[in-house]
Parts: sequence; C-alpha cells; structure tokens
Amino acid sequence: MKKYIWPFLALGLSYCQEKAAPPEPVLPIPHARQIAWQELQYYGFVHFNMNTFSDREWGFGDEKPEQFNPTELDAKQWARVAKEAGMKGLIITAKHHDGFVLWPSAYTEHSVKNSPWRDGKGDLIKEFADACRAEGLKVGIYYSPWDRNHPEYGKPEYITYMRNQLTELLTNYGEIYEIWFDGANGGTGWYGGANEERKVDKFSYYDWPTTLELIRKLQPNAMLFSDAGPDVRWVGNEHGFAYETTWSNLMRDSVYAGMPEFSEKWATGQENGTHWVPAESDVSIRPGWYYHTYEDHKVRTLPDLMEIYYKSIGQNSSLLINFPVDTRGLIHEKDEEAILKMAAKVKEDFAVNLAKEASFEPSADRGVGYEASNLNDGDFNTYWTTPDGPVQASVEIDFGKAVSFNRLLIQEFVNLGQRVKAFSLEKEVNGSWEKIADGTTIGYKRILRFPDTDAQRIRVNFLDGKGIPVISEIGVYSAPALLVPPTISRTLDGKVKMTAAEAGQEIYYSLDGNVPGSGDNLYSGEIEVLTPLTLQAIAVDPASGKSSEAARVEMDIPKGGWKVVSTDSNSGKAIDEDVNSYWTSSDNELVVALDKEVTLKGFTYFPMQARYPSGHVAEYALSVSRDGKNWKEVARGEFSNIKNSPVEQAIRFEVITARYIRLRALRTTDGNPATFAEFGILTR
Ligand code: FUL
Ligand code: CA
Repeated sequence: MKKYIWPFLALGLSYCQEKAAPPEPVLPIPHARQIAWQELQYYGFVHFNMNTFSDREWGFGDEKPEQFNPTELDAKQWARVAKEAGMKGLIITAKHHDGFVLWPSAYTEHSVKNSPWRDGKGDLIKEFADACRAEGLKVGIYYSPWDRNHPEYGKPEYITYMRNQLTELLTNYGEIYEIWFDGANGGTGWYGGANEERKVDKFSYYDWPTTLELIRKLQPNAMLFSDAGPDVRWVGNEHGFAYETTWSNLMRDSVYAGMPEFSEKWATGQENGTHWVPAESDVSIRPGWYYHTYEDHKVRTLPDLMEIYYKSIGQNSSLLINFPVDTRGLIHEKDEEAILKMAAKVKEDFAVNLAKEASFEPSADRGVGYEASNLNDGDFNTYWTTPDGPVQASVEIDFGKAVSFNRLLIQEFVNLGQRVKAFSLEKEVNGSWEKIADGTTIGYKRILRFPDTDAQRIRVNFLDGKGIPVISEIGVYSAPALLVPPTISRTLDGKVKMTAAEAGQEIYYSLDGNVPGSGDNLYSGEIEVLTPLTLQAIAVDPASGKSSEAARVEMDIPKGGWKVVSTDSNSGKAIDEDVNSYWTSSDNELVVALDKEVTLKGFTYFPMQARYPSGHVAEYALSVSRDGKNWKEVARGEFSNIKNSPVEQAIRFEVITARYIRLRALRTTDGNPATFAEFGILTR
C-alpha cells in the first residue's frame, strides 16, 4: 500500500513548490542596456589616428591629412587579436583631440578622404566595423569633444558640427555598443589657424542633454561613457585599476565630464549614489595611448597585466585595454604577444572551479528558486538569497575532501541593486573558523586573491549590506604561481641590487641589451654599473625551471657627485635614484651641477608618482652650461598627456657638452609649483 502513496506525495509537494517572491530591489538598479553590457566585461581600445604618424599623444590640430598614411593597414588583424585575447568588443578613436577623422565625413576636409591612404577613398570606420563583426566583436566609437583643428571650437557652431558627425557615425555603421566621450578638453590649439587658447565651460558648453537625446534616438542600446556616464563612468585613473571599494552607484548629478576633482572625489562611486553608472578601467598596453617606436620595449609585462585584470574585473569594473596600432596599421607583434599571454594566464587561473562539485549550506534561504545550489550552477541569472530581515548571512562550502586554493570569486545579482558592504572568507580548522581574507563591496564581480590555503570546508560571510545579500555565483580557484621579474635598484654610486619576489628563486641578468636566459650571469650579490647600459634580469624557479618576464632598466652614469643648486634641503630628492620621493621647487626649476663635464644627448623627467600628484611639468625648457653662468637653451616642448599618464619622459636633442643643467617648468598641469620625482641624463 505504502508504495502507492509516494507518487501522490510527490505531486502534492511539487504543487506547493511555487517560487517564492523575489526580494525588493535596492535602488539604483541597472537599465536593460547596462545589464547587457556588464556581461562583456573585457574589451579593447584602438588608438590609431593622426598622432600615430605625428608621433604624439595629443596633436595640436595643425597636422596635414597627407601625413596619415598607413602602409599595411589591416583591421582584420586587430579584430583577430582582440578575439583571440577573449575581448568582446573594440572601440576606435574615430576623432581624437587633433580633430582628424577616420571616415569621409561630409562636414570636414580634415579627414581620410584627403589622405594618401587608399587614394583618399578609404573609410576606416567601415573597415573597422566590418572586421569586428566578422569576428563577432561589438563595435564602439571614441569621439573627442575637444577639437584642436576646428575653427569654431568654443562657439555654438561647433556643437552642431559635433552632432552632425555623431549622426554620421551612429547612422552609417550599424549597431554601436559604446560611445566614448573623453573628459580631456579645452585648451590651446590650432583652431583653423587662430593658434590660441580656448577655454570652454565643460559643464554647459556641450549641452550634453540634447546630444544624448540625439544619440538615444539613433542608437538606443549604446552605452554612453564619460567621467559622468550617464551609462558607464571613468574609473578616474589610466592605470586600469578600480578600487577595493567600488560602487556602481554614482551621485550622477554632482559630476560632469572633465571636472578637476572627479578622480579624487567621485571615481569610486558612492554607496548612496543616485544612479547606476558602473566603472570602466581604461589602460594602454604601453605607457602611451598612441604608438611610439621608443616604447616598443615598454609593453606591459604579464604580471602588470594580471594586476590590471584583478584590480579591474576583479573589483567590479569592466576592463578596456588599449592597443596603440602602429604606423603600418597593425597591432605590434609585442603587444599581441603580451595580450595573448594575459589571456592564457587568465584561463589558467580560472581553469577549474573547485566549488563546482562542492555542497553549499546557507545559513538561510528564501525558499524555492533561491537555494544555495544557484551559487555554483554557472548561471548569473539564478541566485541565492535570504528571507527579508537581517542582512547578515553565510554560506558554508564543503569540498568533500581537503583542497588547496588561492582565489575566491563572487558575483552579486546586481540587477536587483548593489548591496554588500562587507564580507569575509573563513576556513574550518579543527572545528573552529579561521579568517582567510575579507573584502568590502562585491558588485558584478569581485575576486579575492590570497596565499595558497588548504581546507575541506570554507564559509563566506556576508557581514554588512544595504539589503539582504542576493548572490549569483561563488567560485573557488587555485591559480598557479606567477613568476614576476626581479626588482632592481641602484645606489648613487652605481651599486645595483636585484631582488626576486619569492625566496628560493634565482636571478639571471644581462648587460648587453639581450633578454637574459639561464645561461647568463647568475646574480649572487650587488654588482657595480658605472657606465651607461641596459640591464635586464629574470627570476627563475629552480624546481620547475620556469622563468619570469625580464625586468629592464636603462642606466646612465651614476649620480653620486651631482648636486642640486638650491638652499632647500629636500632638493636632493630630485636626483636620489628613488622615483617615489620628489622635490617641490618653489621657483619652478631644477638646476643640477654634475661632478664633471659630459657629452649630453638628452634628459629624463620622472613626474611625481603620488595618487594625487601635484606640479607635474607640462611644458619645459632645458638649458645647459659649462660654467654655471652662461646658459644655452637646447630643448623646449610639452609633455603631452602627462596629467593622465605620469610616466617617465625622455627627451633627446643634439649632442652638447655640459656641466650644469637647468630644467625649467614653463607650465605645470595644475598651476602648482613644479615637482621633480627624478631627473636623469642621457649620454648614450
Ligand atoms: C585621455 C586622452 O587625453 C588620451 O589621449 C587618451 O585618448 C585617453 C583614453 O583618454 O583622456
Ligand atoms: Ca547562479
């Protein structure tokens, strides 16, 4: 008899098993276009335009269309590299600050139509869009509001021009997934020959609301990027790093594109932000955004790129990595190699989700449809959550046997709002819980990294939030160790020290400009470098025989006998071989007395490296002297984009004999007194 009751019971149960009501959203929540976009997470930038040929970061606007002349341009190559690297889209600089446009716009002569490329019949936006779509990549457009070429920039007429061009771009090239408006704008330029400085009120000049209305009409699904969104916001730096605490909520009405205090005050998002405007981390694979041969050796290393990955995608941000396409019109071999290495390492780090087969036991669940089994089903749209009430909850994960791991990945079901403010990870050790790691916000994706740890049972605790936790996925991974290049330091008298990241690793180095291998010099203690040369070093794990990427440092003559001519006791920090210390010069110049005459071929300026730096030299004049009295100016120019990309600047000029060198700041980025993190000379 018993036997026959079971089917009825089961029927009754499934009848009762109606899905419980979902939790109320915690506002703000993403728009449908933002939900579709957040899945992309990782896409690429292509900086390729007039600057590629003028070898600049910011063109002045007086360049000639004839200069634009790639020899082997192949947008299919760009799309292939991006696709192989796992990217989901590409964004191209259709027009940068210099005003040159990559399509045959009807509204300007400053375009590819007057260039030698494809005999003036080319349309790079079309080639780009076709190439992307052939690889299944989404198509995005960067358009600089600032235009140093246009005669009417600064006047209302220019806004009409801008809207006409946007209409061309958003009508003729199919679906555009993201439109990138640069916050850098307003300043000196050619402006049709006026050659002057034009300041605009960044808040009102562009009349953004009207432009946005136009864009929404033409491309309703496109995400609009700027410092202030409205759909996706700048992360506030060009390192590719989001923050330990990163909210997708933004006080959107308090910010506008290009506002000076954005990075410091608003870039992290706000817990009580009024609008959903998630962060996007943009970074170039080289120091510059545009291609310069002199940066061929400065392509980011695998450790750098992995750091970027974990600090962007792993900290609730999308990641936009830039390729400075070269003068041939191709992504450089070195850039391709670097990005593919990163893609392979990401794959390796997340190859096996140890939580996939584990059992999950929550402190509570909301009922049918919201069970903890949703946490490892690989589906973002299914989630675990708790009954309304306390925001604290936890989930125990039992692997069935002891496993070793070093990554925790969590995704919040942000479609119902970003909630979690604090969480922790613990492991069970002899019946009690021990903390492994913790974090603040989660958002669309949060990845914690911690040293290898062993456990059979772990527990994720949601400690604080704006509402009950609503969690899509929890993953646990064991990422293989990454060998990082040794760090290299040098004293003022030329003593060089190399240090591997982990004890037990060996260091091999070369002094001849070649990438070292384990047949090279084995480092066993300080070496002395007294003449100009390139030092490269690798770390090798003797157990596996695996080696790191090479660290590479250009060294010139030691600075031992040099002095800064100043009464300020801090002035020596400008030449102390430490880029993290700096000197502020109240009279905006640095005068260095060398210990002897040298044949000088150039100089280097390392800008201040602090998170909120001040006094970066934007325009300089360099003079030299043999006696400290009679001076001769040998170089003058601007350090373009130094504000957003404060990397070492190297300037070369004609050989000259000098004993005294004076670097004068003609202008600093913020008007504050000039700062000097490190000054160096080039004698090679
Ligand atoms: C900055 C620009 O000034 C750079 O040249 C580059 O385009 C970068 C992505 O944005 O603000
Ligand atoms: Ca799920």
